[in-house]
Amino acid sequence: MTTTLHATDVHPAWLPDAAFEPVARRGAVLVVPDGAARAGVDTDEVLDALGAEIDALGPYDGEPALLLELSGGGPVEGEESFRLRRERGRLTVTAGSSRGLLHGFFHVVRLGDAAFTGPDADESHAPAAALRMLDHWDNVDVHPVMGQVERGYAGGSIFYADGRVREDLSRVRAYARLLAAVGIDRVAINNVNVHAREARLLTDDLGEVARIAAAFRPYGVRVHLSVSFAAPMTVGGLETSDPLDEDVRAWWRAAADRVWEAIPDFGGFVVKADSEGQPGPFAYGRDHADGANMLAEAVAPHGGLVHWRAFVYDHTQDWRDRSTDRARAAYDHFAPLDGRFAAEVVLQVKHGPLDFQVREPVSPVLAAMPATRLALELQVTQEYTGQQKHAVYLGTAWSEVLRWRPWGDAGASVADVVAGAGGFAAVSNVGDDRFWTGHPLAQANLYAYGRLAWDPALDPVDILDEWIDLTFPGAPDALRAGLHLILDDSWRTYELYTAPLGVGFMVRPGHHYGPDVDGYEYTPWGTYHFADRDGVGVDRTRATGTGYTGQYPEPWRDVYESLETCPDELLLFFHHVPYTHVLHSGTTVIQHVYDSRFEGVERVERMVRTWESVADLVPVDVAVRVRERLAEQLRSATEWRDQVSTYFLRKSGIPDEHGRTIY
Ligand code: GCW
Repeated sequence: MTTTLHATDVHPAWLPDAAFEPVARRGAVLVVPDGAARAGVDTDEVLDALGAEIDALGPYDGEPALLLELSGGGPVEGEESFRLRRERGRLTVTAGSSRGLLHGFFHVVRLGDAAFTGPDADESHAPAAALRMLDHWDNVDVHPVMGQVERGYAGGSIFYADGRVREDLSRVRAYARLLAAVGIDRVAINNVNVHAREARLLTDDLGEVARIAAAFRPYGVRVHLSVSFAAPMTVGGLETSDPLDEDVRAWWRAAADRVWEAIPDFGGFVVKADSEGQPGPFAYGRDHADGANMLAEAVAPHGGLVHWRAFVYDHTQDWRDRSTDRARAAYDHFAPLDGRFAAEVVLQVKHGPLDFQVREPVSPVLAAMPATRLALELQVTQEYTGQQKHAVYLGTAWSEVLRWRPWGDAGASVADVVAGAGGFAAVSNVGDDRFWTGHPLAQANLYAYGRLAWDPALDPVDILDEWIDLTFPGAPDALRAGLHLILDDSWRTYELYTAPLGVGFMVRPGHHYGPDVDGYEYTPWGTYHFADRDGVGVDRTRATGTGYTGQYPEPWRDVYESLETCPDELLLFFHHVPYTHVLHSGTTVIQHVYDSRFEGVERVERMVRTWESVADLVPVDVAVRVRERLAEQLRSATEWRDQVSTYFLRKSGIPDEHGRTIY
């Protein structure tokens, strides 16, 4: 279904020409620091003045409605902030930097006509968090098992082809523009699993990386590289990678000096260490603060960052050993290190304790490290949520994570925890597919990620409205309603037909698409459901289980510990219960398994019907691609329903009250 050819005719996503029309029609003027206005904003002039490319904004007829004002210092602080004033339908965007001005400009584009028609106003805007990054798990070469983009479902890499950085980076520029329009400010351009070829990006290929950085630069997006902890040995020829070894430290310092010499605004390094076979400090008896701080020392003189991932666990676990709990791992490894990380280190923490499952509790690490700079890691690429064959809008799921309050209602939210100097990182869902994301509706996830990283308080359904307005300018009400019907609750729909009640996985090993209830049950990966003839679920209580509930502060450590208070949707994540256990919803676990699988498929059938009723309101290529994907979603959801239901009928011997489940 996806093509490995570089798409030449690329879909404009949320920046079609028509999205600029409300601004272009009224005209815009750029005001540069010396006060001289530049009329009729012309692409080249804006490039010169802002270091940024903005589409030509239409003829200047002397009465522009938008003034873009670059002020030296100006009324608002912060490199990315901007001020927006509206006086009698005339807008002034003021910022102290070209990045701030770009954010302000795209803010106006997003609002469209409404930007000009509202009452007089004077507002200041700034991102909630400094770091709003996308990670690409792209390989330079095509990996024999993982392909070119690990967990990529939208074709090949936009950065690399034929074993090298692409000659033509126009696609990267277009991507940078899309990212700027939603406020993304950093991109890591290679896989966190760093293979031999990719390790050379840090050395021989620096000139090529500099070309990629140049494509992003006009849009205020900085480039980062994933590096291997073993690089001093594999590319440096040293005999050790011990973080406390002086030669190793000197090697990293020299490596960093070279990178920043080639790319003065380089962002920093991303590191996956001691995780799923990647090298790390444990081999030398050192801990992750030792490892991260060594890199911090190398990047510090350049103002760089080290994104160090907390995704550390034992992937060679014995399934017979029920006391080892993968969910505990990140906290056990990292919480004791709070306060020891250097200021340049950003600890990048997956939103849940396992691995981007459709439903997980929020990682307790986020509440355990007040003295550490934290970034929340999300997965825009739909590894476990339908691989961009299923329409699953993740804005709703992320918003739940961001609004969750680890210390109870009166305490801070996850969004508060990562605000300020910390921030967000997410695995991109983009490839060289003509629609960028395989499934055209998966563009909404990339859009929503950027918007939530800028402002975590946004309502995810409102974000969909913005995305619809921009992507389908002038969308008739029927199309808007149809897209909402399909997407608003699609995350919960996916949850309904896949693994039940937070138990997770049940996917086919390796590629992770489609059901295989016992696929991971007897493997070393630590992702079990423990279904037997009497019950299912993982006992993670302090009383009788792995003790994981104890990693949460009050009140959640007790809420999750108790069967009475544990939320239904996470029941099997925290407890092993009999099939006859009655949920808060009033139904038994086994009947819930049946009912929700059937409801999930019915909802997908409705999605298909809804699409058919609106498909002729969108361009035919979009209509066809979405139709094709929805057909596969329905096939796959049915397979999930039948395998999961029959599996539990056979295990439990308890029939479906409605007689739908086949033995
Ligand atoms: O979920 C797992 C994925 C791996 C990925 C890993 C990680 C890049 O299956 O493909 O490796 O997470 O986050 O490092």
